[in-house]
Amino acid sequence: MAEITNTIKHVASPLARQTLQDKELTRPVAGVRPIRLLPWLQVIKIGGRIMDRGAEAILPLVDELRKLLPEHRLLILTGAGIRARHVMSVGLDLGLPVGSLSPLAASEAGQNGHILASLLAPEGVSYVEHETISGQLAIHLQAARAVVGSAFPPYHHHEFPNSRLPMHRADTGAFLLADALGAAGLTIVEDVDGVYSDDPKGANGAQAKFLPETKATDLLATSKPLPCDRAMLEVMATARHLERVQVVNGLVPGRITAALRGEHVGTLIHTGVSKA
Ligand code: GWN
Ligand code: ATP
Repeated sequence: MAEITNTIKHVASPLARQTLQDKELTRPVAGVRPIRLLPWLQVIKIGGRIMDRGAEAILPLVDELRKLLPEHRLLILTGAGIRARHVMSVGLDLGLPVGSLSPLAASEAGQNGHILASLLAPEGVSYVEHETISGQLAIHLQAARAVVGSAFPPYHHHEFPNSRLPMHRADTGAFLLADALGAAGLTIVEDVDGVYSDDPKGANGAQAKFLPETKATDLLATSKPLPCDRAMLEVMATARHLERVQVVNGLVPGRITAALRGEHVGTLIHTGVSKA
């Protein structure tokens, strides 16, 4: 009778045999801070509301971004703005689910990116697709000082169904990317000086107080309107690298430049990441 020899090769792997659901078991392997992939990268998110203002706001912004190129390597991400609001209201009127609205709004963020990239093309700046940001960002940033992409995350039908409006919008997408890449910083560019205690353009605008510095958890606790996605503030609690982001006014020339040099010129929002 032939002898049966067990020739199965066992690969030693600490995650091989246990559930991935038990944090106590996975922590020794998965609990360490990941490396920073692009530690020299500055990410700038340009609000859709800036783009909606057209030449008056966009041309000075392009001028400032152009001047930043010798000093910084940039991933410029654009938000959606007014066209996305319109298409979402048409979609809602028709009863479309949130997973259908998400890509409709996202494509408007992409359009704004294409506009910005066209204006920066003489500097070698191009719009790059989501797939390129996922897989070939480093090589594109070797070829150019900056690239432009859509800030909207591509959730599509994976969008969470707990709201009729997509909850993961441009600020969330920009923060997820910047933190995942281990970027040097994220600057969020708005059409206001930063975050206030209430909407400075709203009915109670006169009472709104400017917040030079705040925490994501404090902003989440307020029921007042905010200039950034609540989902971004939630993600900040479990961020891996970015200790803070700065919200600055893109209608005031020089603010983005100052923010990238580490100056405090808007609202600093602190995440859950500590230096240690
Ligand atoms: O189309 O402007 O990327 O970078 O979320 O998906 O709705 O797509 O559904 O690489 O994959 O409209 O076509 O569009 O903005 O997102 O892109 O020009 O599959 O380069 O094809 O993840 O750009 O686009 O809108 O970002 O945010 O072809 Mo656009 Mo957006 Mo282009 Mo992208 Mo969506 Mo792709 Mo995508 Mo769709
Ligand atoms: P997108 O996310 O599509 O890029 P955006 O960031 O340019 O858009 P909004 O999301 O509308 O634009 O945020 C900016 C607006 O938020 C400001 O114009 C301001 O009027 C409003 N806002 C509401 N609440 C506040 C607040 N607490 N502090 C500052 N601005 C606020």
